[in-house]
Amino acid sequence: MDKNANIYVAGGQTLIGAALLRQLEQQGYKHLAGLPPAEPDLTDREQVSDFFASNKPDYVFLAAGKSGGISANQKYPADLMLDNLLVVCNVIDCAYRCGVKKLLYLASSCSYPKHSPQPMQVESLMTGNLEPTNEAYAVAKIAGIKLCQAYCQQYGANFISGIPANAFGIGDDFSLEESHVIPALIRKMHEAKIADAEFVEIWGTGTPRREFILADDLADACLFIMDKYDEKKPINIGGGLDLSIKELAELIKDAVGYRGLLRFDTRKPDGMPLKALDSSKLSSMGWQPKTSFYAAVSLTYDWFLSNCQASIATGVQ
Ligand code: GFB
Repeated sequence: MDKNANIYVAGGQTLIGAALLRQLEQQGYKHLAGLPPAEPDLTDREQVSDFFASNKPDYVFLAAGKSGGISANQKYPADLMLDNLLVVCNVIDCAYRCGVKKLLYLASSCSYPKHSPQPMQVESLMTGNLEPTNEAYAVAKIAGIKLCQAYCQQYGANFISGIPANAFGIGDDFSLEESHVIPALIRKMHEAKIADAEFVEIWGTGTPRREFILADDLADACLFIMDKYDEKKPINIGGGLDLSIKELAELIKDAVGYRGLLRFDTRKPDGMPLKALDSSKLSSMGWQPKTSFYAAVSLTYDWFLSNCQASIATGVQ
């Protein structure tokens, strides 16, 4: 991407979208369209169409759409599916109609079948049943991948997809019920440390394995991919390390400095048993995450300490 290119990050207020904007600014891209709060409502076709017609972006990073952890996916499947479907339909079609040179859509590792061979390769997409706890959201994310491929096939558009590992980091959602596991455990361990609580409750058995990526590393990978990858086949974007939820909880406990016990609530769902990505394509192209996992968790905890404690204390989440 030319440093003077006009770039639009759809979903600039999401965890990943905000990291993309930080990364673009750091790397010297000056023309960023639709910076929050000036973004259109991406579920509204007319607003999206008007936005593209007046801003005419050259490049689009599509990181928009509602998301949440395992509990949010179980409680709000309709909201998550509808929002994500509307967003991909509106943004991808308007991008094509306005002559966008290239678009990178961010899917999710839950797009893979529940029992995919590990680490998961893109060849496994659409080969089996999805994990029931996030099926509705996953179908919408797969629709985004397929829509990009359809625009490539029918119109010759350069619309590509990336499949990231579970992202976390600065600006994450630290609510107790709707968040993903890393921000949830950071908050729970911190609150338990302050209250000198005897134990922290961890959902599920602790045996599922997940691969994580810091949102800022993911954003760095997205810029790299936008420059260097043009295939219709999606590309995996992993953080390089997968660990069990029990191992993760121990690591967060250490980073936060909590000394109590971990108690596993096996009435809560585990979700996918294993979710690690085969990112050999991306690493063979020369990209590696820059931040060690422990440093990434510590950085997220620091951000939580500086930004979230006051709002949590006053009940505003
Ligand atoms: O991060 P998480 O909600 O996402 O949960 P998924 C990961 C694992 O951590 C699950 C366990 O096995 C949870 O049961 N876990 C333990 C916890 N304690 C907690 C806790 O306090 N909060 C949370 N949230 N989890 C989501 C999908 O799945 O991942 C989405 O539902 C999306 O569709 C996203 O794909 C990336 O990896 O299970």
